[in-house]
Amino acid sequence: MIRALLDAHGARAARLVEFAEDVRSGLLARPKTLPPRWFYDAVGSALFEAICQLPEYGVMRADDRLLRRHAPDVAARLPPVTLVAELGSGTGRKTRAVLTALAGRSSLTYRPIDVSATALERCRRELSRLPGVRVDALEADFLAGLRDVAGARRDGERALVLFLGGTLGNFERAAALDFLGAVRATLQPGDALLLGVDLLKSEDRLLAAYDDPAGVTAAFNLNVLARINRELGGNFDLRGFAHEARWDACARRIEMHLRALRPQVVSVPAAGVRVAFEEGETIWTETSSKFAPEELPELAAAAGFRVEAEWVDAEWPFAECLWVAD
Ligand code: AVI
Repeated sequence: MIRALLDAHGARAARLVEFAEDVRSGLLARPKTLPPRWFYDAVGSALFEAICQLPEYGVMRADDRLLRRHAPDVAARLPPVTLVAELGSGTGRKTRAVLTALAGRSSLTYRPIDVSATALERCRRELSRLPGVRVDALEADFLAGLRDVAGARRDGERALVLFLGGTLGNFERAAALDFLGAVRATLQPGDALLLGVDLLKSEDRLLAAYDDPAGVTAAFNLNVLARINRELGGNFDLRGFAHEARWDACARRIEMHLRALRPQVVSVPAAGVRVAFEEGETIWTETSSKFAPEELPELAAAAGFRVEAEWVDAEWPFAECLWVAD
């Protein structure tokens, strides 16, 4: 018990150091950037849940619909799965249908991996009630967590990795391929990946999804500055920045930025930085790449997978891809 508490304390301290390093290097870079992983503290995670309820943002509803409708097909297309690892599980809300379908064939261990201890606790509480499912949560980054899960794997276990919700889009395109290759490297031939990918759609639809009229996405974006103030002693004045969503048609991605509304100087003592902003200068906080359906088989092959099946939502173009490790 004491060991577990010390480990959790150590993990949190290490995360704070990483946050400070990312803030320092991001604010000193040109253009200024902040990695999107820092959006998700308790406030940011709650705001993200609110985004998922917005009529303009269809990503999660599409993912949910596909998972509910096709979970039995996923189970039927794979040999009995005994180990399920989920990257960025959050509270595991989306995962219930898949686990239920898989556990109907053989009992399994579910390893949700997330950086939010609060979300993992909720996930454990909710999903450990499912018959035939043992939940063993892991507070870690995606790949570090997945490598731990792979290292602890027993002989003969057949694994399925879930990477849902379109989070792959939050990598730059080249980094997305590297990431998928790294996931593949943790798997054995015959293991599978269930991957949710947000597809290209009209610019108007995308801009409304990432700059909603109720201002929820704006609050989500600005919260990263509030988090820097709370955790690293920064003095960002949130009223001095505005949320901005841009569509880059060439790179096929939405970019989220925070635009300085006036010239200002900001200090973040725990990150050891003091930075000046010109009026109109932005911090690039997130990329959300959108994929063409034709790109997906190429991506699968380049990362070392074959496409087993793919389901696309009719209301909000979004693909649920079932890939098997070659
Ligand atoms: C988590 N991720 C898939 C979301 C996305 O659509 O890129 C994050 C998000 N950012 C703004 N709205 C939602």
